[in-house]
Parts: sequence; structure tokens; C-alpha cells
Amino acid sequence: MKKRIFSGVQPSGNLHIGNYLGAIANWVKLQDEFESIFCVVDMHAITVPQDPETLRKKTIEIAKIYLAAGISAKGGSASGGDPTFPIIFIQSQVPEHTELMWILNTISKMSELEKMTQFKDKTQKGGSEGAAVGLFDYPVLMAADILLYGTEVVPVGEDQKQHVELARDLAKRFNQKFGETFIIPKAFIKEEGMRVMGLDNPEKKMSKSAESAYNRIELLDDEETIRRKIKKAVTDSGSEIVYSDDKPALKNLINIYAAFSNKSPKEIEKMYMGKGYGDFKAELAEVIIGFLTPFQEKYSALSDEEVLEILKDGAEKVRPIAKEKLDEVKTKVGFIV
Ligand code: AQP
Repeated sequence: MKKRIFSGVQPSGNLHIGNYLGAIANWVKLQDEFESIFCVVDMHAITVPQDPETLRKKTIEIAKIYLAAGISAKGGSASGGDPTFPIIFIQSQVPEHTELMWILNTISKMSELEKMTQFKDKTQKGGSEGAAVGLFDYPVLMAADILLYGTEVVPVGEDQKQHVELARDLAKRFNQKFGETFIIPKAFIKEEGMRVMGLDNPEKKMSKSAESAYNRIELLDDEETIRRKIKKAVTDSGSEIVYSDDKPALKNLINIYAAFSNKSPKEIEKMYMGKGYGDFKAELAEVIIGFLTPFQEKYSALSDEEVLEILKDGAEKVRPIAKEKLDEVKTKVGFIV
């Protein structure tokens, strides 16, 4: 029997190549090998303020991105097999996620959540006092998302590793307290592209919510914007193209080049021996454009109506799976189901 994978992206802004390389590209590769469930996690997105109309628009946009990236639209992936999978759906259309989250909240510790770097990062500016309780509790909802489906593997970027660890801890704790219920999930993090750094600051990850648009290459950026952003990307001192930890900005750009060209960083170093940043950056922009152009064509060919239909169908397919697990959990904690 195939193992199951689950992952999702928040519709909290414009998706960027970090989201693609860290997460979605791996989903596409894994979708035939696993029973795949991919979610647009809109309930996570509202842990920071969102404009309702924009949230609706972004939710559809993200589902289109999944499809344009190559997630098989209507089940029955290329290798045949069970036509139920892959499934894509919207988190808020399956209320079992928040029900399970509530139960998991009762076995989660404040001290565990206080340790989460993402919460610390997101409250760095304004402090945690005024932060939403939902932002603090986000990792427990993510644990519920994962555990609800008997997920064995969670393909995510490196920044989400800590959250998957919490899901593992909560699964073990619940199983210990109430008997074998949850599969213990594992994070799947691919070496290259596991953490794409900001173009304006190689010390921080590329992010949808970074203030400057020059932080990221968005998946729907046009050619000119991509060229401009790469040209403006910060670089390190010196003029040689070398792949080294001492040159974090260049290392990040070489990693991006490598990921979109299927070349190794060493090969790229060789290609640019004796050349400078100008040549390297100009060609890097073209490599990214070469990938994004056909992707954007597929994206534009999808209508909102057909995507909403796929999402609705997906929610209908996952609900029985979610309900079965939730009923088991409710029974174990002593609820009458
Ligand atoms: N810079 C990144 N490099 C590699 N992977 C990344 N991911 C995010 N940023 C990078 C991966 O993308 C998936 C979806 O992320 P998310 O929507 O859950 O939110 P996030 O991790 O918080 O990503 P962002 O882009 O920084 O969004 P905001 O700004 O809204 O918080 C995850 O698998 C993540 O690891």
C-alpha cells in the first residue's frame, strides 16, 4: 500500500520560488509514489490580518499554482493506480481540522509553542503581547492537518521542520495517553532549495510577507520584473563567482541557478570562471524566466470555475477520511459520537 503525504501553502501573499523549490516542486515529484493530499491552508493565513476579498482571490490563485506546477488535476496520477489521489482542497471547507486541533490543544504545552522560531520571527517587530492567539497556536493546527490523514511524510521547506517535530511529539503523546491512534509523521526536506534566502537579505528566508518585493521572485512575476529583481539582488564583496559559506548572497543565487538548471553549484562555478556578477546575474534571470514562462502559460489557461470545482471535489473526497480519524479520536477521549 502507498504511504500518504500531506502538505499545504498559506494564501497569505504572492507565492515565490522559495515556496516552489522548498515545497511544491517536491510534491510534484512525490505525487505518484504516495497517496498525496495537498491543501490550501486558508485558516493558517488568517493568523495574521488578511483582506477577505484578497484571501478569496489568493486561495484560488494558489490552487491554480499547484495545478500549473504539475499536480495532477483530477486524481489518477500518471502511473495510474487509485484515482482518488492526488487530492487538492481548501482547509476551511473541512471543519474536522479545527475540531482535531482543539483536542490536540489540550495536550499541547505552552512551553512547546513558545519555542517556535516562526512565532518569534513573526512577532519580532510588534512583540508577542498584541499577537493573535491563533498565530501562537498555528503549529497545533498544522499538527491536526497532518495527523488527520494518517500522513507518513510531510514535504516542506526547512523552515517548517520544527512544526513537523511538534506534530510528531503530539502524535506520540496522544498515542501514549489514549492508545495507538496516529501515525508518526516525518518531514521530507530536500537538500537543494530547502531554504531559499531573501534576494535583499541572504540572512533571512525568502518570504511572501517580507515588506520589499525585491526580497523574492514571485511565480507570477513578468520577465522584466524578474530581470530587475535579479539585477538588484544583493551580492557579496569580491567579483568572482564562487560557491562558499563566506559569500551567502552569491551562494543563494547559485543555489537558485542550480535548482532551475539541473546543474550542480560546482558546474556553475566552472561556467563563470573568469566572468563577473553581470554575466552571472543576466543568465540567472534567463534561467528563471525559462522555467516560469511555460509555468505561467499553464496557470493562465486555468479558469476560476474549473479550479473551484476541483477544490470542492477534493473537499468531498477528504472529508470521509478526516471524519473517520476524528471520530476515532473523539471516542478515545470520551466523547459520544
Ligand atoms: N524561503 C523558502 N525556502 C524554501 N521553502 C520555503 N517555504 C516557504 N518559504 C521558503 C516553504 O513553502 C511552504 C509553504 O509555506 P507557507 O505558506 O506555509 O508559509 P511560510 O513557510 O511561512 O512561507 P512564507 O513564504 O514565508 O509565507 P509567510 O510570509 O506568509 O509566512 C512550506 O513548506 C515552507 O517550508
